[in-house]
Amino acid sequence: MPDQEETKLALIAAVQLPSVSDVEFESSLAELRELAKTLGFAVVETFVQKRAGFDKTAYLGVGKRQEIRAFVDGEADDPQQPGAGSRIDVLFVDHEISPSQARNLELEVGCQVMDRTMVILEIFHRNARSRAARAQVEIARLGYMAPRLREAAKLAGPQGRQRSGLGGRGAGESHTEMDRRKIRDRIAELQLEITAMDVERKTQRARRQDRQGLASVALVGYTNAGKSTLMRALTGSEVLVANKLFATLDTTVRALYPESVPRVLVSDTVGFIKNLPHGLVASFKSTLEEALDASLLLHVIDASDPGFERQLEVTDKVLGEIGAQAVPRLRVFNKIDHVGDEAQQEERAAALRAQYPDCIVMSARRPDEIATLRQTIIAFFQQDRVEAELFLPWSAQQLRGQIYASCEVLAERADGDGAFFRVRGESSAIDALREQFGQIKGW
Ligand SMILES: Nc1nc2c(ncn2[C@@H]2O[C@H](COP(=O)(O)OP(=O)(O)O)[C@@H](O)[C@H]2O)c(=O)[nH]1
Ligand SMILES: [Mg+2]
Repeated sequence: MPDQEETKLALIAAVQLPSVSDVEFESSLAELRELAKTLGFAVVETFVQKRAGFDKTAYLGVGKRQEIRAFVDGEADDPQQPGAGSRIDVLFVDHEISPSQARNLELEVGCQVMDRTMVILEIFHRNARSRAARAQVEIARLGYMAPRLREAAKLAGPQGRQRSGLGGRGAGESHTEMDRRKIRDRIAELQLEITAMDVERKTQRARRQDRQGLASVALVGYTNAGKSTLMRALTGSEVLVANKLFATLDTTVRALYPESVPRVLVSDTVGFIKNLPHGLVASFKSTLEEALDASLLLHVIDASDPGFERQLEVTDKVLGEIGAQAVPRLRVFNKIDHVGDEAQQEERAAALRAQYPDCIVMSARRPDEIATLRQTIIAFFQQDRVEAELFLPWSAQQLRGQIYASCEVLAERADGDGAFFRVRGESSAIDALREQFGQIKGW
């Protein structure tokens, strides 16, 4: 086994503006913590501050900056602190801040600073797999970088900003102007690529949905709803799925465990984000499109989040926008254990079941409810199954494994010519097997 990557340590800091309620503020912080975790950071401390506005020079007020500095220094020196001997790697701030604010803050607190937008961009960057999604994320990154380059040039002073007319540029044209033009050109180029890819993608998708006998589920929903937890609970193993069709995808595809018939693949998708900066909407949608490849969407909702109804609406709307209305969907209201006392939990569960027929209300912390979810998923894939008899001549016994992989074998008997299988499976899978056997020589 390869060495475990060392966990990086992080701090979170946020200003609470007067217009933001405590509940909203807390939920945004919880989300940022989750996003940080996604990037592989352990958040060791959170610093918050109420202010009428952000500090112009360094986002946080002087006192708060010093407090963080003291923590960062202490963390580095004090072996008793969590993460003994290691340093704080980064300070996450829960807003988008200007490059000069970030720079000043870095100098004062003594560690790297990343703002909310940068964190989200990094997550999208890691999740974007299709060419279209990668192009969209690059556009968003360039959009984020452009004003920062300008600012960086200003900070660098006149020498940094101004160059002579060498290099084919007009005399006196600044770095910034050149960089801006380059960025504009690159964005235009990427946009053309995306338009060209649109057509190609649609045909690929139609082909992919043809994959026979392949049952797949995608988990969608807001960050922090419990998607990854459910994924782990359902698949139960850390072993990656070495299925060729998915080999290029990533680490987030696993098979339902214990294995079921048919075998069901479960994948995690990029999470919805409560405060998604406007400039990142297109790249989010493009990255989410991966969910369209699934035969069933599990829409996971945090039933204990006061804003869950709004989140549910947004998810439905965005899924509609990316063309997911054709994919069957199961609503999973998770974290019911986190809703008040037992009576309140029951009341909430009853209300949800009344309002959303066919939904599942559960807690990822309760094994029996995980088992029910698992059964519901399997039942979904078994509903179209029919019984049939297949015959396989002795000359083609190498195809036996395929029968067992895509169907449930109820009985098997043999005669002089070959083996007969009584199977139950999806009619499309059975047809595919028959077609394949039909092509065997000497049939
Ligand atoms: N109380 C409670 N906490 C949960 C439940 N499911 C997940 N969590 C916690 O919620 C947080 C976010 O879960 P995670 O699976 O990472 O969410 P994701 O962002 O949707 O992947 C983690 O701290 C989980 O331990 C649940 O059913 N009940
Ligand atoms: Mg997750």
